[in-house]
Amino acid sequence: MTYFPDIEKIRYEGPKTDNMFAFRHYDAEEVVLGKKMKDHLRFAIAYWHTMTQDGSDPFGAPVNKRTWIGDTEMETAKNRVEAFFEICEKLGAEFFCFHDVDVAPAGETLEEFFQNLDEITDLIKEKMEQTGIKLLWNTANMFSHPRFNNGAASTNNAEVYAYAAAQVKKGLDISKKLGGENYVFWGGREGYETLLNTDMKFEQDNIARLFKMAIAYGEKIGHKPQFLLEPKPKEPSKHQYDFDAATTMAFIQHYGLEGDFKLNLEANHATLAGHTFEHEIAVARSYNALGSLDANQGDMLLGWDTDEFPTNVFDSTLALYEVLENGGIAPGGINFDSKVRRSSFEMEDLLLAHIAGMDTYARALKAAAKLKEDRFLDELKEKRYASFQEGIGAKIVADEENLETLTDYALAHDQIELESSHIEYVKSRLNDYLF
Ligand code: XUL
Ligand code: CO
Repeated sequence: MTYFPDIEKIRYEGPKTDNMFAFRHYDAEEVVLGKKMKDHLRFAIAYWHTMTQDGSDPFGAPVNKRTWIGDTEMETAKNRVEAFFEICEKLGAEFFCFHDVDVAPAGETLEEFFQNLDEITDLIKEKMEQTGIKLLWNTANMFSHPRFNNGAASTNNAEVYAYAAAQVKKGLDISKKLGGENYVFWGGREGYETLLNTDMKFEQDNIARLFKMAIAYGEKIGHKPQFLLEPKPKEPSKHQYDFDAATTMAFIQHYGLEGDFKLNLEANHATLAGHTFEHEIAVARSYNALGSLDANQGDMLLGWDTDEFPTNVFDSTLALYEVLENGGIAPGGINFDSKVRRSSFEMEDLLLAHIAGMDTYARALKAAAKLKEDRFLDELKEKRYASFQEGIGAKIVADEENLETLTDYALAHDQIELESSHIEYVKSRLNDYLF
């Protein structure tokens, strides 16, 4: 059975090809800085955007043509597994990510949901064994169902809390069954609408409690994936507790979760928080907490999470430069948390959109590698901080100075000359690495 009968496995054909269904920049086997491109990038396909998104929006009906819709929900779920692995294989993506509700029908009861999950994840496991495709991460969707109206781990209703805990337990059982390398928590409804009825401290204590239960359960079943928190400032909650990388790190440190939790950073979440993607990655890196990336981009003219496929080489280069500085992204990867636009409603658009994203990240990787090889930014920074390499600067960073000794120094050296950054020249040189 094939869902894409007219499309062969996507191959690298180079920038001059006019074959739409070919990579023009992503050559999985090409070695960049001593490592194959596929091992630098560790691309993952997101089940939700690829398999369940129907193209509807608040003003319009579903538009996406999808040939896997069956007569029952369970039949559709099974067809989706088949089609999904065909997409991953055709793209040569070695990893995938999913929420529990993406793969299996919710059923009438929690027990039925779990049974559906068991049946579908058996199929997924078979497909993983046949294809060698691996689970980058799974997660529990604790935000779509009406029961999560007031949050999951941050809820005011203890029964909802228990329900969320059951989903996390099942998520970890599935992670063990499928050999998941990471496990993600995105707190879609872990935030508040108004402080008038919210006990912020109580809610955050309860969120941390759930995370500690997850750590304990992982230890108990002998499967501890890298746990990841995914920051986002708003949407759907007006204020989400995991606002951005720095806020989430404060949470991780406050509750003593450093050894078990890192960050899954998403480009469009960064821009919603008023940051660049590279800023968020640099923050995580400075805490040794860079876990994984959700690749997409927002529309700078809109204030919401558009989850577009990444096509901006400039932004992606600066993000991947931070990844190279980090020494790589494994055991994390680059997950396309991206959806086709409403006007791209054909089945083949699913492949074309991923090809665009993968080619963009391939170009970005090559540019970032060249920046690193030339030590362009390294030299710039070395020169900029040179005054801390010798004399009084070296003594400051060696912790040999204090306010009194520095006052003596300043009194004797108060005619200070600064150097221009020539930043416009630097930015223009940066363009040379991209084009
Ligand atoms: C939502 C988002 C999620 C998480 C997983 O903005 O990014 O899809 O990645 O729950
Ligand atoms: Co995401």
